[in-house]
Amino acid sequence: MAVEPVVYGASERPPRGDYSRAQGDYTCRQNWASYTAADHETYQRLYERQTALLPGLACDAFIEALPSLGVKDRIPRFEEINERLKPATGWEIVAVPGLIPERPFFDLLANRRFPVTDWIRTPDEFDYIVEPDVFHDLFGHVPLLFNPVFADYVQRYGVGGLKAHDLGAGELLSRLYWYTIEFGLIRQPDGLRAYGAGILSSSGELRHSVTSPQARRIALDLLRCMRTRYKIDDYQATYFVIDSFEQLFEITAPDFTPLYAAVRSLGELAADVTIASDSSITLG
Ligand code: HBI
Ligand code: FE
Repeated sequence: MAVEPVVYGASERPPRGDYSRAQGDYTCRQNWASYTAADHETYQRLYERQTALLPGLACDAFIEALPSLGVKDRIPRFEEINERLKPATGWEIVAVPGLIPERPFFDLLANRRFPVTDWIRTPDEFDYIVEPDVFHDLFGHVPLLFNPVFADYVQRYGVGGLKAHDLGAGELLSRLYWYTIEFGLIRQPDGLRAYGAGILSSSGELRHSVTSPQARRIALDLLRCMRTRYKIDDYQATYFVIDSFEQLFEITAPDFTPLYAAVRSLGELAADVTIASDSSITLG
């Protein structure tokens, strides 16, 4: 099956992993027996290091849901997580060989099926990997799918993504994904915390995103977010901040079509600029 080039956000990256084993919807089977002892050890080391960093930096909802992943000392079997996840919010995780094209991705989300890459980084990629691997997807994304409001947001995001893709506005929706589901911050009564998977699964960006004076933090505004380009291989220059997952769910209620025209007329923004209408969030 010819694999169309995967465009992840603004850049195109060679797919990693063997896509010939994927079905038409790009899902494949998690071949759990194929993981090596080194693979399981990498997962265990990543899990241990990341959980030690969470207090005071990760949002309460994530810390509360994390144990739902189950085993910590080896790569979990996806069907074991699904036994808990399905009853909790109707979601299931499905194995994929890596990044998949935009439309099938949106289609999976719209059907409460979260694509989880089934391979894990090599030990020499321990500190950083550009593509999402099973640790990024499981540790970063799956715990909050146990949170009913967040889970509903991700599903509605998928539905919006399908519409956007068909209107040629997939890139704008990928910015909303990037600045919420991947790199979102949330304001708690006790301070700023991370809820984005790309931050929660990163040993360096977790502290940076919540504490660094260098980073720009602005209250999430849908139009502002969709205008803002992002970087895929460095810490974010701008983080968008929400006050609750209910707020996320609410912003996906209206039809986005008028927003796409507004983005086009107002023009795009680089990741590291501030504009007068920004509502800046200060630290502390
Ligand atoms: N594929 N497996 C996988 N995981 C992603 O997070 C992903 C993807 N394909 C496209 C994509 N994300 C982004 O372009 C979304 O913003 C659409
Ligand atoms: Fe991700």
